[in-house]
Amino acid sequence: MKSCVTVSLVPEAKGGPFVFWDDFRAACQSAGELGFDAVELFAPGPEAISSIEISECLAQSNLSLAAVGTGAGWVRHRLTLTDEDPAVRTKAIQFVRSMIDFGAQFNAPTIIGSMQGRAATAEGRGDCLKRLAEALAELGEYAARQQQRLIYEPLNRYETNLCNTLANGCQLLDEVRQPAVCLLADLFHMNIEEVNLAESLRNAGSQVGHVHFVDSNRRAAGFGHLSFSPIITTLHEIGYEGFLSAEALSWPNPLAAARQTIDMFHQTR
Ligand code: LER
Ligand code: MN
Repeated sequence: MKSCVTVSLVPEAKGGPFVFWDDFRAACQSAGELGFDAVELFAPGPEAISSIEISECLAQSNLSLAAVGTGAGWVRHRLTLTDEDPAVRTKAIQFVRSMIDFGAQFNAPTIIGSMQGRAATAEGRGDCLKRLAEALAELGEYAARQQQRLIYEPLNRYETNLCNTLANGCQLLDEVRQPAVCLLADLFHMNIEEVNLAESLRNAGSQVGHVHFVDSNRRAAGFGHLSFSPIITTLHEIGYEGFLSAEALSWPNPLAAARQTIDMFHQTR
């Protein structure tokens, strides 16, 4: 498994679970000095930072780009892939496509988290899930054409009523039927929703394509009460070789959260 730390350049997401903020160059320097393998980028859009600058910063610190997030499509533009208005859905698809193009330049997959939206009523959930499956199939095919994956993230019940568990996510992927689409196991959401984190990871098996490595309280791994050893053991058992990406609060400060993460990474992997 490989280590990774998040960087947010989205002002609207302030206070959210990202370790480094605002300055991609400085974040890459710190991540490189601490020995991370990669960074995960949460950007306002594909034009937020030039491709040349990203390549330079990554190369200087010997990092790869693990993934790009699309949450700005929601927090900044209020777009979701399941909005009842087809015009909004079209804009949401366009935004995600532009992020897939952006990530593909650095061989990085794209994450769909909060852009999945939520059903306005319990009765509307079925239709909403259908719209989500259609969008993931279309975007997954788009990503596959660029030899990239699309990562779908189940979220806890306070953020969506569509898929809250990895098992829900696996069911959705059965509908999507596009091998380029995989699941993101975010340990913070899983701590709220899963009965047993290790068992859920085992059941999801090869569908797990990315991990948000974080503790129960959304602080860096080891700053909460999750037991990491059964989680890491299970990830080895299912043959997971991807990133453990710290999508955690910058508590008590970015550098301390990053240092805690990399220490925990070395202790547990
Ligand atoms: C949101 O809670 C989250 O976990 C992010 O990865 C999705 O944008
Ligand atoms: Mn997450």
